[in-house]
Amino acid sequence: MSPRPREHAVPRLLGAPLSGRGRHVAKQIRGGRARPPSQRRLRAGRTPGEARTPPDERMLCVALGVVALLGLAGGCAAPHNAVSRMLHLLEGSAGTTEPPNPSVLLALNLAGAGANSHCKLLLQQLQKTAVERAPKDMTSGELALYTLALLSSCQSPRRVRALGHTVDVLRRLQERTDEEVAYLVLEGAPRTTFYQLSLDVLALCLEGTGSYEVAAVMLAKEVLSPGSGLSVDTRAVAALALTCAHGRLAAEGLGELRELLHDAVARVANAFLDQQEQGDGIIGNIYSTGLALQALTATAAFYAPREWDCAQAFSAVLRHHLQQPMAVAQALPALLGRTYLDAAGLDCGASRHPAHGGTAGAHQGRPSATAPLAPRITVYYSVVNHLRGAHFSYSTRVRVPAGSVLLAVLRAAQEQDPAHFSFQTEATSWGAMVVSIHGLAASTADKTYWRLLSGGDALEQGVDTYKPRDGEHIQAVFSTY
Ligand code: B12
Repeated sequence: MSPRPREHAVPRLLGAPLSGRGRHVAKQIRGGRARPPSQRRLRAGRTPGEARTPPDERMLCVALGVVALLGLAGGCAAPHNAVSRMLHLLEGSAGTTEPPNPSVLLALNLAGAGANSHCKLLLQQLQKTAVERAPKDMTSGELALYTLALLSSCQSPRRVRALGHTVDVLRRLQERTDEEVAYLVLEGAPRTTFYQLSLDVLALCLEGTGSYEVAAVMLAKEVLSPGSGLSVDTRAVAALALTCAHGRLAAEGLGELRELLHDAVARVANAFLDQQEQGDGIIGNIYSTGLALQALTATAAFYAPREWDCAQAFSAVLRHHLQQPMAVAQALPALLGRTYLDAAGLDCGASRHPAHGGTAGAHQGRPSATAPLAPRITVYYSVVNHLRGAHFSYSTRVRVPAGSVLLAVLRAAQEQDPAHFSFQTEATSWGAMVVSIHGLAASTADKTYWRLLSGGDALEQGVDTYKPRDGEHIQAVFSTY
């Protein structure tokens, strides 16, 4: 691929409206460019096959690494026992989930705990899945998360080998990102979501050879747009991505573009500081706070001279004793003073966290869907579609053991009345997602999903973790996003 004259292409986009430039922009975003020497330096020391630290030295590195890690978060340190519990939880989930979870490997590597057998197994599973799915049906965000996980394992995303085949995950990511941008230009929204587009920019920027500037500009504009309804989670990943892009462009004299990116990152970071103050340490909800803390960790220069009360945020997160591997995987890096921006600069030959000494952690499984000896509670359950095709609205009442997760309610309703309450779930990084009810399936092309509510408020968890109370009314409403 030949280098692209980006000094001309990118600034021209700054004043351009988001729509109406479809083919023109799509054309501009095609093609990669050579990575400048400054960026190559940034990534030194992570080439696969390089000399590894000998085992004896590694033990020393372990101790030093942990001291460094625990002291990194601007004077805030997460207690060792809390970090150790989280690491054990992640290790317990590594290699045991289907599909394998790149965010778990990324978090373990960022915590310096990526050398154990669980991580090696998880890496192999990810490589196998990449070979099978990257050429076919992976979304841009999935490819981006795989890229980050591979980079954090000091593996090149350009040559992923498994099952006797090799795939170029980075090339696929570039293609999918280009599709996202072209779609955004034409339709006003990415093909998937702004969350995935943020991951795309982050991964391409960190890897350093891809073409992500147009996507970064569009992301920054969306962040700054007054009507933008981006969630905390999405703005957090966008801030990380734009911080990376801002840093990369520093050496290249693209002043106007840097200003736009700076404004977008500063907007997100300042809003997070305000939200944290108002939310007693929580930014959005407990599950978005981990990513928001990563963003605040990475963006101090953008909210200076304001200061971040990281102690308040840390204790808010730690109070919740997060149990889901995905929630832990997003929060743990920040508690160790690290962020996804560090994924490409890790020294895979060096320190490994001693909290577990390479042994398996206690696996904290999901709460079981049934608890036979517990007293029973009554839960009211409705399924509603006033959106597509033949509208319907059915309600029922089921009895389940107290302490059951919502999935048990859905199963009981299906068992009682399969004609109205049949449903299907899909395994995802956050657990079981309800993808179809009463034969009506969610669709990414249509941007529809089954929204879960309790008494009219959206649930903050999914069916395999949320535990309804006695007398609660749960609704599943077919909705758009
Ligand atoms: C985008 C998004 C959605 C989109 C996904 C659409 C799409 N095709 O991309 C939609 C709007 C459908 C969605 C729905 C829900 N979401 Co959501 N979602 C996200 C978000 C912002 C990004 C996920 C993502 O794209 N990751 C990147 C891709 C590449 O990785 P992935 O593994 O392929 O991602 C898939 C899963 O994350 C899955 N998914 C998305 N949300 C949820 C929620 C649950 C409970 C499950 C099991 C799976 C799941 O869809 C993604 C795309 O296929 C995350 C934020 C975060 N911090 O992770 C919240 C997040 C995962 N969602 C959350 C919630 C609560 C929900 C809902 C339960 C909300 C509701 N009340 O209905 C529903 C799921 C209901 C159901 N049917 O089971 C919570 C989960 C918290 C928890 N402890 O479980 C998060 C963390 C947001 C938050 N901070 O509260 N979500």
